[in-house]
Amino acid sequence: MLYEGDFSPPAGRFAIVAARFNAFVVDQLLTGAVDALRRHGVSDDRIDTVRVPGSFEIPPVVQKLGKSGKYAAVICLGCVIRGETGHYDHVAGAATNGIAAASVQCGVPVIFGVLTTETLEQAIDRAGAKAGNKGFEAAVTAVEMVNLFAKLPG
Ligand code: INI
Repeated sequence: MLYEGDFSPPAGRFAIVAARFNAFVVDQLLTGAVDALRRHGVSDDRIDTVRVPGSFEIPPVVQKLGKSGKYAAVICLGCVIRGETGHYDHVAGAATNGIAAASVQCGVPVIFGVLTTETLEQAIDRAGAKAGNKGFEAAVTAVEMVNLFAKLPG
């Protein structure tokens, strides 16, 4: 038996947790994520967006929303740029590890759409310029995972 998610219109509500830090980039990820959800049949009234100050603040919000039982998936969006901070490693590490921990604890798919780049240009490239839109990709992954969870036994 093969279990696999597909891209048919998923059931349930979707939460997006998006950092305000580097909003110039993150707002583009958010636009991409909402666009992808809409185009996979998720209406706006099934999308809740939560803005947090920075990527460091994403994990506890993911944990709370994920455990609430209200959401089929939680999508995390942020942007940490090494060139702009001496504590890049701490912020990027805390966000990555915290989101991963929340993901396994809360029982619903948690999708990692936090950019970690060396430069602003690399971030822009991944937010709708040369390298696609990672927010859009994160939302498509959420659709696949929600549909997979609906099929999995238990
Ligand atoms: N938060 C980010 O999301 N990206 C960054 O690049 C960043 N920098 O450069 O420091 C950043 N810092 C803020 C951090 O996420 C927290 O909001 C802050 O430390 C308060 O806890």
